[in-house]
Amino acid sequence: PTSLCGTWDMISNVNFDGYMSALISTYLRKIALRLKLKKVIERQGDQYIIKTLSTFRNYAISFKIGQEFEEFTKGLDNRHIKSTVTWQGNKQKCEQIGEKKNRGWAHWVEGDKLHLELYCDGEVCKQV
Ligand code: RET
Repeated sequence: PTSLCGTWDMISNVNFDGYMSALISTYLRKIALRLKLKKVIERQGDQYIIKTLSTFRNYAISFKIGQEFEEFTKGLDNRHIKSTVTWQGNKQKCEQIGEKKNRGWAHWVEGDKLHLELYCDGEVCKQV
């Protein structure tokens, strides 16, 4: 698949509030909703590092494809989950197992844009 690696600036963010409502308090949602997020995706060998950056808070994960890892969503909803990232066609998909049902994300490149779908508990957020 096309490389996801690079630095990506957010140009659209649909239903981020709906997604967040499945996870966090309205107070934090109000702040988070105003942020222009930046994604930095790096690959070092078989290790991926994905950083979500903003003026308010940053969030980073690193993982190997197909290898379950312990994720602590620090500064987000502060939950411990078990996450696994796999390739499904041109999509990099993450399944996040924990207290919240049907939680995960998928990202892929289309043209010159990075698409990210975040889902939790029936809510879907679409970021480009
Ligand atoms: C911020 C600000 C504080 C509140 C919330 C946040 C949400 C972060 C999210 C990150 C998702 C990262 C993914 C990485 C892999 O592609 C911006 C830290 C709620 C939802 C999916």
